[in-house]
Amino acid sequence: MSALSVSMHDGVAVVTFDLPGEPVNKFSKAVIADFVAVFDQLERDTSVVGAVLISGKPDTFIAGADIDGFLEFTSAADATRESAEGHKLMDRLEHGRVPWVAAINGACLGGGLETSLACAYRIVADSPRTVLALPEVQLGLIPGAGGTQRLPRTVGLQAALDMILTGKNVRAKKALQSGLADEMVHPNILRETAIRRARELGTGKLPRVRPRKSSLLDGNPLGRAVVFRQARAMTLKKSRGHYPALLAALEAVAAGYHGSVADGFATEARLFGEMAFTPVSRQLVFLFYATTSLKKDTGVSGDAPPPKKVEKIGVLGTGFMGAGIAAVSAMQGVAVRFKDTQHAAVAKGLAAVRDVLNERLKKKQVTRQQFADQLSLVSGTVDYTGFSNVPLLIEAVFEDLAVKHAVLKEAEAVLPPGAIFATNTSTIPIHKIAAASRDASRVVGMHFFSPVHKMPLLEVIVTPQTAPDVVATTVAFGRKLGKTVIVVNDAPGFYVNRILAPYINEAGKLLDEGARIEVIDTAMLDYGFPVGPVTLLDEVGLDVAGKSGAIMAAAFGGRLQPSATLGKVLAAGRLGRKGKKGFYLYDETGKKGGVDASVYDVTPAGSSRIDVSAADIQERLSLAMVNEAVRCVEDGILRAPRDGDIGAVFGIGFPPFRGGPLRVVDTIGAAELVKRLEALNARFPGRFEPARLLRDMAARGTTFYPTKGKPV
Ligand code: T1G
Repeated sequence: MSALSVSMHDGVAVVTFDLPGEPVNKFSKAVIADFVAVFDQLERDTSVVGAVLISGKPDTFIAGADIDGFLEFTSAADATRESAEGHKLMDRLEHGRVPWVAAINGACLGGGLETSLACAYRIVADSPRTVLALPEVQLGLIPGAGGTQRLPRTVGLQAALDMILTGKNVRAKKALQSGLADEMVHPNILRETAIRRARELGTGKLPRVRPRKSSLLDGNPLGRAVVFRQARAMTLKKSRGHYPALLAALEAVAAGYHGSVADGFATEARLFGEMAFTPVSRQLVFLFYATTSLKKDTGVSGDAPPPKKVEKIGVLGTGFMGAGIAAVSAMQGVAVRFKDTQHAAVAKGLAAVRDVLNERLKKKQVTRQQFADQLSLVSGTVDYTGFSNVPLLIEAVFEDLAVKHAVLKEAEAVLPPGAIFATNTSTIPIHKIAAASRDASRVVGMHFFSPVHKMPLLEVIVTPQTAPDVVATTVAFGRKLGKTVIVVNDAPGFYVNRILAPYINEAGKLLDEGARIEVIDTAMLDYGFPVGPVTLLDEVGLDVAGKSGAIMAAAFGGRLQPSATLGKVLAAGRLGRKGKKGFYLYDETGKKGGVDASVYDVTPAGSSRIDVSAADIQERLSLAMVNEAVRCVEDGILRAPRDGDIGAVFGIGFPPFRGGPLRVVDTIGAAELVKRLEALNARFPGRFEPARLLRDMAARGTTFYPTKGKPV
């Protein structure tokens, strides 16, 4: 069945894109053939004066090229040919006899936006679901159907580069303001307005070519040279050269200005082909499939019971984490009973909730009314009034087992039957907390990351007693909060803190040996982490790191022994950023400065520092983390390698261009990895003993993921 249907409206052809059996519209070879057939038909039929392209699906216009198709490319030249074919199609759309109007409601992404850019007129529906983006760089690609040439000539060079280099979504109103859209209408009149505009274009009442946005800098070669130079410098600074598609996109855009637009299209096709074959694109496409597959995972193996609807929660503990949880819940329209033991603490917590919600108001992501509505959903209390109809309670009280037991018992006395008690603990095993419960099947971990409103990952931690409906409900609720949710089995450190432990310890051991702080941090920034491990220690708080490290060492013995340095620096009263004194200097506002060289005096190696190569630092820290991630698969902490990679990328910023720690195993190869770990273990006995699963994989020559076809 064709993806396109055509209906005539007094000389205007309405072409409805509705890919049969698919949740989204996407461009495959077959769909492109359908488009060519419709173009031929409409161009031949002189009774057709205009055409409208509209989606038959409620929430997506066109999701872009079919990503499944990328897996079929056999060479860069193959991908380049695909792009050149796309250019021909778009050229017919832009310059054919019949003028086209794109009627956009829902997601208009990648090739979907490029198709719209080739249309003579774009109308967007005023709906929160309407988003326009060129997200190709998030797949390690560049726009391949003319986006690098048409977007700058539609919205101006600077705005175009901002969209192309970030892949960010632009909403309907912003699209109208930037000139990306020509008109914005209520969804109910999108179709009729588009038909009218198509007719006006066809009869010449509406000019087909209209003046476009351009800034002073864009409009002349010197100005453009400044823009490109700044964009290139910013790109290299942020990506540290790890994402070649960013520079490729810049090169393609520039080619259309330095030469002719035809040169620009040819450069785009060539570079699209090259990028489609980079290891980075392979990893980013993997992460797309992995996150998409995870979105559908109920968290329960086999038939999952339907998740309970959660429209009201209780949050115990109005501190930093509790306030974050309350705020992100209110953002999604969930009512929150927000409890602590003292009025002053509740007041402080409510103020913190207000601050988080106010951030979005300041960024104009919500209206004042929406801000007020969200704030009104959070009500403070020092008793348990209002908890009797709460299906889910999340505790974020002091990290002490006795305190958690006490609030668990109090809560169970007031919650309705079957209610879920979720704990936000980051270090205490869930089964120990559940031991005080009347019904351990209702107890589950919900480990949020700080700050809650910014960190995308949520770990749902389950014990063998946790009931399936409890898992399904907390996973669904986490998704409702906009979180990427992985379900992990209960063990010290769960998953993310467990793989962080050997990584942080190895950084501390390097300090024990006399390495320099900035050398360690720079090495891991160059590896691709967003912050260095020593900076991370200061950010998390040396006391928190020390407590977590001790728990991991007690649980896993020698291989996870913390460094001497951390203990000594902590003993010297340094807490990191929160105490404005740690490994780095902080001014009175808490702004981070350079390394605080005085900290070396309290470390075992004192002020005499040694040189350690970045390669050695990267090898030790990355393989310590990778090896621990393999152990988490081996120990059944993770339900699938996919969750380990997503948890690392979304939980601690593991470099996305590497796919995740378990993707690194497949990239290096298990046998080679065992060799490299054994070499490290010879230097540092006990810390790098290859995981047993890794040895098995090396012996059998297996990988975590399939080497062909869809990775997940
Ligand atoms: N290709 C293939 N499959 C896609 C797809 C795509 N572009 N978009 C979505 N799907 C599948 C997805 O895998 C899932 O499949 C189902 O649709 C529902 O998706 C030429 C080269 C559109 C915002 O990067 O951002 O165009 O698991 O669960 O939450 O220059 O999907 O059901 O089998 O995510 O409502 C650029 C990627 C491509 C868009 C919908 N486009 N997709 O979100 O549903 S490159 C993208 C999304 C390109 C041009 C270049 C989201 C969505 P299954 P879902 P959703």
